[in-house]
Amino acid sequence: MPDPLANGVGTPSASTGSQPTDAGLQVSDASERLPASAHSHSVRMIHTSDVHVGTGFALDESGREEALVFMETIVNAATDLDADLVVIAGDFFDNNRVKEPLVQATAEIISATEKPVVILPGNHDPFMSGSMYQRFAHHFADNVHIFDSPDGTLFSLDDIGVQIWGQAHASYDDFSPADASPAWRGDTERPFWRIAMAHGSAVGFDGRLSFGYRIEEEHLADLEAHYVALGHLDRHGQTGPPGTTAFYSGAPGLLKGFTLVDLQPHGVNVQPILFDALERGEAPAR
Ligand SMILES: [Mn+2]
Repeated sequence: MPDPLANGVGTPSASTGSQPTDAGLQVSDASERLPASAHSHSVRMIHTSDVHVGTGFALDESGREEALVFMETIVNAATDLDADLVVIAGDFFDNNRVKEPLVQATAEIISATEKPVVILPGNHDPFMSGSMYQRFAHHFADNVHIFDSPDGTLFSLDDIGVQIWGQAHASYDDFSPADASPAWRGDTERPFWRIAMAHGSAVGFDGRLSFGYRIEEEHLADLEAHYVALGHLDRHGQTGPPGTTAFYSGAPGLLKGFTLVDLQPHGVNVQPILFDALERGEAPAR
């Protein structure tokens, strides 16, 4: 079995790049097919990825795994910021050998919020026979939705007016994580926000051209999503062609924060929120 770590781009320590300094990015929805103004409701979402619970080496002063502390902070922020949902775009766990007590502790943190938490398995934590998502599924409460098919699945969160599409990594092999046709295609009547998730290397982001798990520009456009929540590359930033709104959240271990997405009738607002700013009470009101 190939070592999933051999890819070398999924771990926080592997990344470089400047920290974001923009305090907020207003992204107008350039796609005439997807006018944000067609929506009368607003949705606030927390987007994170590449949390890598289970590395076992990044511990805080009390001996708790840092990734777990980050996740607890993010879940608490979802309450404090009045977010409607949390999405985790791959490599939530560092590997499929994470022991049950740690999976259980992690599941308890994200199950404690009653908000929807949507998990896309990545190349470190593929959804496959014997993976902890299958062995320990009983620890995750009903608010947690886990993508389980490489061909794509559509979750409909009717209460908050959101549809979420994603293709799960389901093996350690190379994989095109955003090449399927979303199940919302052709469904133009439903006034739901369309959120796609994908875990891979968007061609062009940080000058990348030839890494595995390729996400082509035309894949991002063809998703016809109002927002694409990306993971796998650890720096926060936007990618994709004009008319798309696709962001890497930034790994919490690198960014020391998460990405806040406000889907509003006048457009989509995306901003990185740093844990330090939260502690100082500087987070934006909804
Ligand atoms: Mn990855």
